Parts: sequence; structure tokens; C-alpha cells
Amino acid sequence: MALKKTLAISFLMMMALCGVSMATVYQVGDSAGWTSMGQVDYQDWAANKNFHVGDILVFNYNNQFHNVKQVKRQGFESCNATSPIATYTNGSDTVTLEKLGHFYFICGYPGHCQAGQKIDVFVAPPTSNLSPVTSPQSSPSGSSSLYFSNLSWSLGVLLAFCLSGLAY
Ligand SMILES: [Cu+2]
Repeated sequence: MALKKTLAISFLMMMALCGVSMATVYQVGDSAGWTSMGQVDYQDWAANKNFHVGDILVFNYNNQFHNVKQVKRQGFESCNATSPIATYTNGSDTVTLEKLGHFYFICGYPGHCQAGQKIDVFVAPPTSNLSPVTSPQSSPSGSSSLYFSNLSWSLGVLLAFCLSGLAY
């Protein structure tokens, strides 16, 4: 029992380490940051990147003039920020892409989304059978039991992934 626990903990630590080495941090808009001034085509910015589960977006902006609203597709398309999934207002906000699919972000200030301050980030699986693996960084507190229950099957996949990362 004690051994099992030790093993589990060491695996969790390894998963955390692997998560760190695997995650890519993207500053949205690169040096221009999150802006409505039109220097950045965010669709263009996102289009040439391969986002994966566990990657991190950083929104840097002046929070007197902008914010970040994560919205659903409809809100993205219509620039409607009235019912956001999440709101960020710090001015240097990190968002972990914790699952596959589209993440839509717009600025909630009037006219900014319409001016192009909106981004659709699509998170694709690296390969089809790796898709359910989530990075430890995406886990808020309290989800450790989930990791334990998923440990057995995800471990092999994760190990392979980590080892392939180390090989580079
Ligand atoms: Cu704005």
C-alpha cells in the first residue's frame, strides 16, 4: 500500500515535470499583445500555430482599455460578450488550454471585438490516441482523484510522450 502510494506520487511528479516541458507558452499577438489598434491579425496569428492541450496563452494589455472574455462561438461571431464563459481583467492573464476544441476570446470593450480584437484558438490533438491526456497544469486543486483513476491507462501514453520529448 505504502509502495503503491509512493509510486503514485512519483508518477504524479513525473507527470508534472513532463507537463512543464510539454507546454508551450504563447503571448497572444506576440510583442504587440492584446490590442484593438489593428497591428495584429489574430486569426493570422493563430492560424500558423499548433496549439495542444496544456499550452498556455498569455494576454498582455492595458487593463484600462481592454479585457479578455472567453465566449462561445456565437459570442465570438457576433462580438457579444454579455454571457462570457470566463472574464480576465488583470492585464497579464494566462489561460491554459485545458481541452481540445475551440477557445474563443474577445475584448469586451465597445467596438474592440468588431475592430478585430478577437481570437479563435483551436486546440488539436497531437495524434488521435493522445487526445484525452490533459496536462497537470490544467488541473485546479481537487482533481487529484481523477488523476489517480486515470493513472493506469494514461501512464503508458504519458511515458511514451515524455520519452519522445526527451529524445529531442
Ligand atoms: Cu479591447
